[in-house]
Amino acid sequence: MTSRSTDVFHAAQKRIPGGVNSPVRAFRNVGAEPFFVDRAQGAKVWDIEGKEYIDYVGSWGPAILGHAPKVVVDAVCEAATRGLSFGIPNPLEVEIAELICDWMPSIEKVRMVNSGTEATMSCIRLARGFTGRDKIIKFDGCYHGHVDALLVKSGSGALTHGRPDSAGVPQAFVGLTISLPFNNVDLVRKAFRENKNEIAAVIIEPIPANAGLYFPRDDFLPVLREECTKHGALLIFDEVMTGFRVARGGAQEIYRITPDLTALGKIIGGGLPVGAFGGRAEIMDQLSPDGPVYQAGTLSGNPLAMAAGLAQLRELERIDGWKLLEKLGAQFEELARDAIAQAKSDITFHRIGSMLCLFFARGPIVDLVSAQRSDLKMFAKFFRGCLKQGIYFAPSQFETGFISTAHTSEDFERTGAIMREALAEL
Ligand code: KE4
Repeated sequence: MTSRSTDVFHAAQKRIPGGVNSPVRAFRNVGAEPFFVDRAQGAKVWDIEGKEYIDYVGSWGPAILGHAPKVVVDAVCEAATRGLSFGIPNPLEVEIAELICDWMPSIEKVRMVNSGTEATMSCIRLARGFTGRDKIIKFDGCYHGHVDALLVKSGSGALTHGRPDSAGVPQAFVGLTISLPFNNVDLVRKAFRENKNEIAAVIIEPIPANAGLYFPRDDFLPVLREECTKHGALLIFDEVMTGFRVARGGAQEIYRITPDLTALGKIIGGGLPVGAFGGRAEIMDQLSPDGPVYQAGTLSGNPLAMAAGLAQLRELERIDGWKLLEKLGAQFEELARDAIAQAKSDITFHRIGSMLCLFFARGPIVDLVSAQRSDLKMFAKFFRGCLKQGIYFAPSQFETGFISTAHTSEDFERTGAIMREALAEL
């Protein structure tokens, strides 16, 4: 007897490529079919058969307060009564711009867009327009959305499905993209030496979370900052995932590095489609209508998305969400490490704040190459074992898990017990 999700998935596959609107949702590499969600609330989601899951994906980052927090839902409902989309400037756009600039002082001006991809794509065009240069440096395993120029050795779904370089991207587009190993300062310096005055920007996830989760060595980000300044290139922090999650000011606050541009997304939309990019005013003022770099969007600054993002960010601040997320993350880590200690297989656990990852490999894991040592079959079996008992981790070794302020110690107790069982069965 097939489940309702199976039936719906078969129907989906007839009309939607792969049956999904984003590849990472396909469960293709964890040997399962995706469940279809009926509703979500707090730390839980329920599938269309009514099965409950404790959710450690959180819509891939936006659900930092848990799903459908009342304060966000109320804000969206109230905004909806005044109109769904204007295409006319509205005060909410100014409020969220002021908040972003206040929380991330490297951002003097910011423009709203509708996805993280749009944010990083716009940063690249703006950096090229501002510097008059064409080449971009990125890092192996970092994922910056499905921007043609950045689908080079990229992470997330591209890596998950074994195509870090996508078909359909002309060589001319990627010929200007230099992808280097993360955490290798010598190769960064060498690239700048060999491409004198040709590099427009370096774009990086300051805390890579799309090849699993790993961290910059102490000297890495400072060297990027130093080299960009020395060579007149822009440093772009892709904080679509880390922005307003790992700290109120994002990774740039933690590592005390001032990027020239920052890409944002996920959390700032409160669950609605939002991205943003911002930085020094002299750079941002190159954007149309003031400057020659064109960038636009029908739904940019959409009132519902602005209302949702403002409500979510303000609530995060009101409850000092970052302190709570660190406390919850530490609680989870203790239970996870207990479970892992019982396991026969090599597992490396990484966490920063509310972001976490279990690599099925021995450490240290410091870059894509070390992350790819992971035993993907082992991960898939662990994932299925947890899912069966109502624990939903990201369906790929090359993703990151998220804890929200809605998770409870009871959730963690249950998760720890199920992780222990799933690991014992490997
Ligand atoms: P979107 O275009 O998906 O909103 O954002 C792209 C993006 C940019 N930068 C970083 C650091 C990101 O993590 C993302 C998107 N993250 C993935 C999850 N790893 C989105 C999930 C999906 O593709 O469905």
